[in-house]
Amino acid sequence: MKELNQYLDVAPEVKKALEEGRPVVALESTIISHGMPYPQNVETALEVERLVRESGAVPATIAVIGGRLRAGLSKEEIDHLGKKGHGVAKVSRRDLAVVCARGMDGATTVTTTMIIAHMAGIEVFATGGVGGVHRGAETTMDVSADLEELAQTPVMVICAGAKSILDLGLTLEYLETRGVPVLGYQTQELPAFYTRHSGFAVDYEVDSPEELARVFHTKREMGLSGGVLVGNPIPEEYSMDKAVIDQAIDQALAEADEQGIHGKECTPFLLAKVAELTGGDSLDSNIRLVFNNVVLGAKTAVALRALEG
Ligand code: PSU
Ligand code: MN
Repeated sequence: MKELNQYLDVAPEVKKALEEGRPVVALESTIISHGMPYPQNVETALEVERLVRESGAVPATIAVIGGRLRAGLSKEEIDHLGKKGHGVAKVSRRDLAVVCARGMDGATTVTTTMIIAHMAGIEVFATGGVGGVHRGAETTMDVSADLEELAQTPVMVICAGAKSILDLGLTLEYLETRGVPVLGYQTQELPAFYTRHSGFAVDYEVDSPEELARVFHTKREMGLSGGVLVGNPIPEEYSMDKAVIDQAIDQALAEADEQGIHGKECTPFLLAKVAELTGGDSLDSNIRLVFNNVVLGAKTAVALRALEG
């Protein structure tokens, strides 16, 4: 167990698991405050924790509370982040020091969840979707900090791919340049979040949690910096009609453009718009794919502990 950062508090249950070498799965909080409406966000976050436990690992939901970096939240804290929703700051790497110095609350993105997970000694993190290179990034330069974090912080991120609010082809190019392995779980394609297919091939298909663990373990032992990105497709029965989702995404992008939405507001705006345009269907799919990812995350964390002994 490594020495903890002075700004970090690890919940007793999580701390004990890490000390005893038991599997832990990190979970993010931007998906709670900015990714889903209340109360489904809180219900989902709590069910996710239950599923991680049922699959043999300890959940560590990550956030900033009152200026402290936290790994492992209480039900009340999860409820607070969900209820306050967009009233909670969305915290990426550049925001972290300011939010902590001011004693604020913050919802952690994939980037900051990776940072805090690594500080705590957690190696596996499961969520819904990751950020990436936005469409039109060749002029806006809107590239999510998530990609840079994957290049430098040694955490395995299990997601359902990325939504086509992004340019998925450019996202893969960027990850290639920054040396991030992109693995398809039981697929040769990068999944497109609401749908199983994006038309873009991943570097490698990996078919078991044991092999995911072996890849991550090998990368770390070898001394290569950075994480590993795993694309786990949404289960067929919950996947959406591609035409319906594409149409909603096109409309959301057009409205963002008209309203001049940019910077950190861009992704939350697009996510909320797509959810609004597709009604409850997309929310249900979103919840189901998160469940699917956290179960794979827990199994991979279990396999990794077995490997690392
Ligand atoms: N994509 C989703 N759901 C999400 C996010 C992205 O499908 O909730 C959130 C994640 O927290 C991700 C962040 O890290 O948005 C990326 O924001 P940005 O594009 O501003 O980097
Ligand atoms: Mn951005």
